[in-house]
Amino acid sequence: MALAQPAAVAAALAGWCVGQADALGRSAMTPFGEPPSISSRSGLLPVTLSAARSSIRIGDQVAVAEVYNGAYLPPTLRVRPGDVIRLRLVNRLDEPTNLHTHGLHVSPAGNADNVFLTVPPGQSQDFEIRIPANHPPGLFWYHPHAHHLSNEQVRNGMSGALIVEGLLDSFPALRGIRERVLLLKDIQLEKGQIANRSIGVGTIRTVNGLVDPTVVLRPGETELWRIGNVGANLYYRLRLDGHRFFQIARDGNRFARIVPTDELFIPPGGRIEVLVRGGERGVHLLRTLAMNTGPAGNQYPAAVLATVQVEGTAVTPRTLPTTLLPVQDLRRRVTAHRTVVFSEGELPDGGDVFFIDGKTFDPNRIDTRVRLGAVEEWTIRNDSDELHDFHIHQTGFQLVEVNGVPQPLDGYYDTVNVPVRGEIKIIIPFTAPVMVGKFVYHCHLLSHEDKGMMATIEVTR
Ligand SMILES: [Cu+2]
Repeated sequence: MALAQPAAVAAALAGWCVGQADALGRSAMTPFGEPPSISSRSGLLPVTLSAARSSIRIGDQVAVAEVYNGAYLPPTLRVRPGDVIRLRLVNRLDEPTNLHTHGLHVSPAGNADNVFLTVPPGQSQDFEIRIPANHPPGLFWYHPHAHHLSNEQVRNGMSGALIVEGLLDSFPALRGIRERVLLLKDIQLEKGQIANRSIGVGTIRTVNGLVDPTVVLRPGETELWRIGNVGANLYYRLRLDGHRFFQIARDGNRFARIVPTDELFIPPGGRIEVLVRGGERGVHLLRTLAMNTGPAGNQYPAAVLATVQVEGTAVTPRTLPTTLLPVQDLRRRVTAHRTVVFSEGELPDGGDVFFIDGKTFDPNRIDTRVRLGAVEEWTIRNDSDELHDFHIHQTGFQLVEVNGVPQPLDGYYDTVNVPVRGEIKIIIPFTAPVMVGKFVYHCHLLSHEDKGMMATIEVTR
């Protein structure tokens, strides 16, 4: 595992700009940096997250925001399969909060990944998250999941990375390559406070809380980039000038083979892990393209997220493995079918309301009941004029069709886009005993989730 440079960490934590000229003679550049990591030891990761309003720096602006441990980017938690996370959540906000470990195949019960828990202001909650010994390695994340409050708290900055180690362990050709975590967040500021504008309007894009940081690579050098969309509502379409991405995992699920691509589409909550290989010497921009989420949705412009500076002595490129590890095709194992419909309406006061199967979220209602062992094909239909983004807790799933077009099985998802007025088919394995209990599925645009687009599911033995 490669560690971030101490100077870069300090810069990232403080959000400083370090004044120095780059290759193009620009007057200032911000070195790439990452939030600090906390790794498990002897199978245990003890950590405290304290949620409070704190002063943070974004680029050259200072603002007060609701964050964990006083930082816009809280620590990255690193565990191995079989480990236990003992997390104390201290709520120093003036409103309730709670915690979800997005994508982890862990228990939804008790004080594990239980989003039905509420931590009132001034109180604490101890969580114990047991990572199964056969848990897939990759990038996951944590964030609040209190209904009606998730959007606001994540928009403020309450989200961080959680890595299950071991993604590259089976591939000697990739041993020792440098690893970077790139956490994508956006923030709307006004007069030192978080502004409440429409999605994507006048928002500052950040990578690890930094505005346009510079990554330095050698020609031919191969790195692992773990890219997480840990903001509340934005879609990303990433391109890196003069480079291709070599995808190896999505949503913490390793691919069966490396998939090269020019563009990475990452819906809210999604993660993609890629190999990047330093190209020609010079400056290359990591961009996200303009996005239009539909006639009833949001439009936001393209933006530069980071600068990649390729310089120094060339390195002989590593030979990338042609295959990774097999991914099980679930299509012949389906035991039941179900349909889930996303739709929208208007409240008497003119506000919008979001539905799953015609209903808004009610934590006291069980919407879907499943027996452990079932493998279900779900058709997710979008009966609205904007994109939604389906996510289910405690498991990954296979995407089999988008608008009737069969999809290749590269690897599983835990968060997937649903086209406007379209539908997708996914296969969800309800087979891991650890998922027994009550949990949720929802749209991962958190503003939609908070306005009702969430439902409950109970898996029983
Ligand atoms: Cu939605």
